Amino acid sequence: MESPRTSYRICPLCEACCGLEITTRGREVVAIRGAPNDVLSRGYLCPKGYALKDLHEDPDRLRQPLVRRGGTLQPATWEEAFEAIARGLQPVIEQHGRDAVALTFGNPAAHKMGLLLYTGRLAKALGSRNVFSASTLDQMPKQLANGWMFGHWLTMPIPDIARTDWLLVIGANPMASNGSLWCVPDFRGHAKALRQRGGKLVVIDPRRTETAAIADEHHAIRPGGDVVLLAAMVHVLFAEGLVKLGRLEGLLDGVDAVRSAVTPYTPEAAAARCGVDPETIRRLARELAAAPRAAVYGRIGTCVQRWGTVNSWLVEVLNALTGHLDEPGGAMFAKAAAFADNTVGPPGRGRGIVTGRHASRVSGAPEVWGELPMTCLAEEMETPGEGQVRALISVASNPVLSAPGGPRIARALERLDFMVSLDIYVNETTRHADVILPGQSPLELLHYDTAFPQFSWRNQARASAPVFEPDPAHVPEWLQLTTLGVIVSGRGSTPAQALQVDDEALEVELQRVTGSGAQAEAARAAMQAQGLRGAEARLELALRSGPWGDGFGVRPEGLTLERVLATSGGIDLGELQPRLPEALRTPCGRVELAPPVCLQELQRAQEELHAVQPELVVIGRRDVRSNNSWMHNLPVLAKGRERCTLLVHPSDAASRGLADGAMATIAGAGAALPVRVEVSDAMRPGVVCLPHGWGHGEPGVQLGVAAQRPGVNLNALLPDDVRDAPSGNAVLNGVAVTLVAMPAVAALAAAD
Ligand SMILES: Nc1nc2c(c(=O)[nH]1)N[C@H]1C(S)=C(S)[C@@H](COP(=O)(O)OP(=O)(O)OC[C@H]3O[C@@H](n4cnc5c(=O)[nH]c(N)nc54)[C@H](O)[C@@H]3O)O[C@H]1N2
Ligand SMILES: Nc1nc2c(c(=O)[nH]1)N[C@H]1C(S)=C(S)[C@@H](COP(=O)(O)OP(=O)(O)OC[C@H]3O[C@@H](n4cnc5c(=O)[nH]c(N)nc54)[C@H](O)[C@@H]3O)O[C@H]1N2
Ligand code: SF4
Ligand SMILES: [Mo]
Repeated sequence: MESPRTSYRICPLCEACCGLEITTRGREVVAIRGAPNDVLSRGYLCPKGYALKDLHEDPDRLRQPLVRRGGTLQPATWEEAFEAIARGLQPVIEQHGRDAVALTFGNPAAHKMGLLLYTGRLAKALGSRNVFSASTLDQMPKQLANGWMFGHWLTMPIPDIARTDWLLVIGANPMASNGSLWCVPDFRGHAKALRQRGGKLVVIDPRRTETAAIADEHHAIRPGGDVVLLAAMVHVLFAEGLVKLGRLEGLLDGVDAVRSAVTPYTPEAAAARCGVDPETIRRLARELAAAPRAAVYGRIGTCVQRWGTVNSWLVEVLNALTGHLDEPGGAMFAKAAAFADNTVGPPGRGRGIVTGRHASRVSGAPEVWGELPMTCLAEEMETPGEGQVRALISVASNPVLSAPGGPRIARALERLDFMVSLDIYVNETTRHADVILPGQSPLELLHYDTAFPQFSWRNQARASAPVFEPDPAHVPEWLQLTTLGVIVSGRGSTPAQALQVDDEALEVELQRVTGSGAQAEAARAAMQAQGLRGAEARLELALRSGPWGDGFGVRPEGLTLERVLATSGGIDLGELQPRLPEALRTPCGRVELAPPVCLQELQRAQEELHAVQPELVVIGRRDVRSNNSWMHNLPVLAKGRERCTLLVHPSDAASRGLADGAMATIAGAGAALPVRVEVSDAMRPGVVCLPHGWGHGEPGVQLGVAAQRPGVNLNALLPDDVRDAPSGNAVLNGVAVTLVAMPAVAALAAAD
């Protein structure tokens, strides 16, 4: 029997990026635990980390390409698959132009280096306007607001949780999600430490969430009331003379414009809409201003609503006006060791961001960061005319379950001329594909988080080597994307051709980064010696030329990929440091505290102060044992109690004659779904709560475990024609629904 081996692997399943210690014997995973010496996660892991074993072993996970033949998806060679893709995509481009091919990419694309570094390259090679991603179901409002304020899409402050003494969490549930745009493994431990040093945690959420349950205070906001609540808090700062700019005085443009924009938002005017009383609003603003070290953190609950951009902006306005922006214990900017645009180029000033370079064909929604809103995908496929989407490349994306109007998307996918999916399962979306190219198991890949160190609670650099050697015949995902790139640009159709194209592109990049002298030579030699190509070569380049890198010999003590890989727990780069004005890339070289669109939106949002509220609205929720739409096939997570249930406040249940555990019908956006009711006083009355990412019962889906308890698709209830206007982000919470008890006979059938 082989002896056990220990490997260290960063978990790629969520933004906490925990370091795992994995024990293997031969090709078998024997144990997974949190790596105690990991500089970021310090031994923490959640149940999903352990599920990497199930993911690696999942018999439903694809290991070979599938090609549709005679109506069914059948195993094929890589060569056959790429030939089929060329045959499918090239005629569409020749006959209908580049916009006729759409690209969607989903959440797991942010968690694999090969996918994140190469999806943008594919988009560029494709040259289609029809690029859609999970960003417009998620964080685009936050990126847009912060992009305007600080000059880059990923320059977003995070609470300096290790030192803060007063933390307001609005629209986030890090106890279940493990943090988002905030890389903070073991939120519970950090929150506990905060409270032990006398600090305070305040949560604003329509549900008394797992995070609210460990907080000092919870305020059950009425969904969508954030804009008036946040604006009223800013109002109080001005009205009571609490504005304190501190070190940033002279670096903040637009303070007076903010002052007049919040004038109508008195706490009294805001209270009815947000459901938080005026005295509490005042007190929260005063406490935030008075605390020496404090921060406000807003996340998806503040984004996925009509006022997402203005909410995200107001969160940072609160941090800035109370002297907490860029201060220890406040809202600070991490400094990532690689791939961060706010560490590249001249410090302190830049081009800023632009949007609206084109618009979607049917609804005229503006382009934002090269993308159109995911909620426009269905209409772009359905509506005839020039530029109609006739083919789709989906990359780690499952919009049938993750986007509003999912069933409509499914119908449109079925009518496409051609569809190719890079995915690991045949699921609700990929079952419509003509070709599926499988990704590798995370345990077979070198890993470095390209995005999340930009939001790390502590600066660090960590990388993990593959736990298992990959099958040499398996085309890695970065090369799959590059091969699609050469196919759509008519430069070839094989991975070998794509490899050559990538090598050439890499050489250009290498010269741009290192110049043409000794450093370029050193870079080439290093890559050759380590056999690095593609994504891995780009990582070496980014790390060594990054802010902590060795500059290919210029700073001999600096980081190299080899040095980072040689550690089992990564390299600690210390606590967060003030970064303003250096991190800015705005054209004016200052913080844009009052972006014009945000001011206009805030004016429009006054309609909220008097809007009639629906009787019942639905919001979503995340469960620690689930992850969006795709981890329901892993036995270790799927076991236990039913998770796709509807939380209903006792008063709403009583008025509808619903008992705990009863079946009911929830209806919205033209759909009606059977749901099991879970009566819960954690809900705000008038608000029900259903998780997203369920609904695995469709024919053709090959998810054996998930099919046993498929759940229902929340997104079937959500309309696809309402968005946050500036960012194009979908509205996923606070949507009006009806709920009625199910007749006994129907309930029996539905519960089976
Ligand atoms: N109502 C409602 N809807 C929501 C949300 C909500 O809160 N409420 N949240 C939204 C958010 S924040 C997001 S990010 C989206 C997420 O939604 P999506 O972006 O669609 O992402 P996932 O559901 O995580 O998974 C997408 C696909 O990736 C595949 N996949 C998994 N691992 C790999 C891999 O290693 N390689 C490849 N090639 N494919 C892989 C899975 O099989 C699945 O098909 O959902 C959004 N939808
Ligand atoms: N276990 C698990 N972890 C995950 C995921 C997962 O699916 N499962 N998904 C990952 C992804 S893709 C993302 S983007 C992150 C998201 O990470 P978080 O932002 O922490 O996500 P949620 O847990 O959905 O928290 C959003 C909270 O907003 C609340 N909310 C709803 N409507 C409103 C409102 O109108 N106002 C306010 N103030 N709050 C509201 C909800 O009740 C919920 O508690 O999580 C990531 N981590
Ligand atoms: S919190 Fe869980 S899923 Fe997220 S990175 Fe850590 S172990 Fe993985
Ligand atoms: Mo997300």
